[in-house]
Amino acid sequence: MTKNAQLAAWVEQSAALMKPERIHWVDGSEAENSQLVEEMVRAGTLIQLNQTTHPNCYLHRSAPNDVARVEHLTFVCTRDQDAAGSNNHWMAPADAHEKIDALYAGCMRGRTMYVIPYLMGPYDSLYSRAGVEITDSPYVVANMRIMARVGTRALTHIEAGNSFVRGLHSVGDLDPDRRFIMHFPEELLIKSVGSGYGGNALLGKKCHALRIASWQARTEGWLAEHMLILGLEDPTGKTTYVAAAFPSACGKTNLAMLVPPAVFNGWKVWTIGDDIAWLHPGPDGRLWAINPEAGFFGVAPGTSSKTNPNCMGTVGRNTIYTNVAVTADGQPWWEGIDQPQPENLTDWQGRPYDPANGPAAHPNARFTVAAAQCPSYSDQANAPQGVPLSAIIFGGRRSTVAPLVYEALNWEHGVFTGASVASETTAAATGKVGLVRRDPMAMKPFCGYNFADYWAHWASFGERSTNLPKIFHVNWFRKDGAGRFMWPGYGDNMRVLKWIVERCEGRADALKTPIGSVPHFDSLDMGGLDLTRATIDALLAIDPEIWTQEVDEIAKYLDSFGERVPAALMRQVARIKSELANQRAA
Ligand code: GTP
Ligand code: SPV
Ligand code: MN
Repeated sequence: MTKNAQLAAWVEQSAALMKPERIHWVDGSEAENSQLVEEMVRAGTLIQLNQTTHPNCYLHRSAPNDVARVEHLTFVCTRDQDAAGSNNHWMAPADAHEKIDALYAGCMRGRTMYVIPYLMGPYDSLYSRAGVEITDSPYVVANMRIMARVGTRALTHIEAGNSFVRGLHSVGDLDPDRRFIMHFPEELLIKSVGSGYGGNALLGKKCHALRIASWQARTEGWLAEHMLILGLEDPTGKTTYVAAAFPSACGKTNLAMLVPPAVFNGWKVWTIGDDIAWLHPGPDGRLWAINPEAGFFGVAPGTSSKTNPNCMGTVGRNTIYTNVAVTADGQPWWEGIDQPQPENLTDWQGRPYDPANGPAAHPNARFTVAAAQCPSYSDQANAPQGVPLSAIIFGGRRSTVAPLVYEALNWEHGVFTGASVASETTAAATGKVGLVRRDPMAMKPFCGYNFADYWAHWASFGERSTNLPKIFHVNWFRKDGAGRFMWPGYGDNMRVLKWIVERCEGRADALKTPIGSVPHFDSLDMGGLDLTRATIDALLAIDPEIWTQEVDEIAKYLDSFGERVPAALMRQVARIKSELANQRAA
């Protein structure tokens, strides 16, 4: 129970609608978690994994039709439709409430309603925000306990009079026809029904920390972004902080935990966050970043001790796995893991593995684990003021067009660069995989308001400060004619990070082009890497013909947002087009 009257009334009102058998206020304790896990194992919701090799690790198999975010069922419900923008699905608030409340009626009969008070952001940070999620899923409770700071301390924060976001969630009947993820930013309210999966159900994450928070950030003068945060320590001990926005399943977790190649003696990457960053302008005019989350909900397939040793060092204990395969002796397994595919594998749906059924682990199989377990976890990760950013990196998954790295010419061009991000779709959301779509700032599925207003908000920082981070764009995913990745990626991305740090320090060389500055061949540290000059040239090339087409497409996309698009972006379109035309004429 609570002494906060608003919270008490909302819980009571929700219970009257959903009719649970009992209400459980989550305190976040170890004992509470053990009991929940025990109940879930008994119910078959969790499967205990091999406790010798993977202590305190469990497997959850979600419903086969509930394995990813559902963007077509995700709505932003604002009074004014234009406030949500064409980047969001919109429903009038009254209609949305009516529709979803009908699905909530009596949905918790015979079940427990859990009330989860949580804090997004470090304890004692002025930037942290509270929420309360009501759910009928013990799996959600166990995951939220890892991903956010849940329980008594968060409740105390709310009872001290701090505002909180309300999130109502029920798995309902898991029928995709009765599944909705609805956001009411004007009411600081989220309503989700019909899914138990990740971003649809762990409401502190994408629903609160991005969609609702981005709305709040706009009115309050900060930014809520789909970004990892890392610290890059050089051999002298100096650490440079960087945030990077890549679309879902495009490399944030991997970059955040990067282990530099052996030749980068003395360099070290420190992990602060792997998915979400809240950026606030500091008194020094710099942007300071906190990670509102406390855990990682990361993609399992492709993770190995070669690609991401820090991650493998994180997920061996106290981890909830979702939709991975399992070996005969109860160990988690996925495509790309170190161990070759064993005999007698059980696939993510609990069937004996048969290649005819597709991969053994679902391509969007995930692990949930506390960030503090990561060997590269930064000692600044809980700093109340956050870390000061020197660089912001945008990127996408593009087999063509986008070079390995380029640097925006200034803040305004950087905002254009972020707005122009395109990426091939991945298994993190339902729908076709591999289609190129515009994903500005990697926020297409997560921006809680009109993209045009969002870009204007980004652009406005340029008028407020001269001490902003430099902006870069990267692409780890260029492919050759045979469909192979041209860049080794993973730890070797350090080579690009190092150039970025040197650019921030005004050291490394670059060649200015209309779309940005690219490294000179000599200014990228390629020591110990066996790539031909021709491959590196191809990775860094900016083809004026292809980029003229690309800029036309970007302009068309920006134009589709109409009058509200900031003039700054159209200025960049005009500049780049004319410079490319000059280049082609030359
Ligand atoms: P979300 O959690 O969905 O937001 O994803 P993310 O952006 O954190 O992506 P993640 O780091 O989990 O990587 C997604 C997939 O891309 C995994 O299968 C990785 O193995 C793969 N990947 C990550 N970095 C690289 C890279 O540098 N090169 C290549 N080729 N693949 C990569
Ligand atoms: C993403 O899809 O960007 C994720 C996973 O990080 S989810 O929590 O499902 O949004
Ligand atoms: Mn993400």
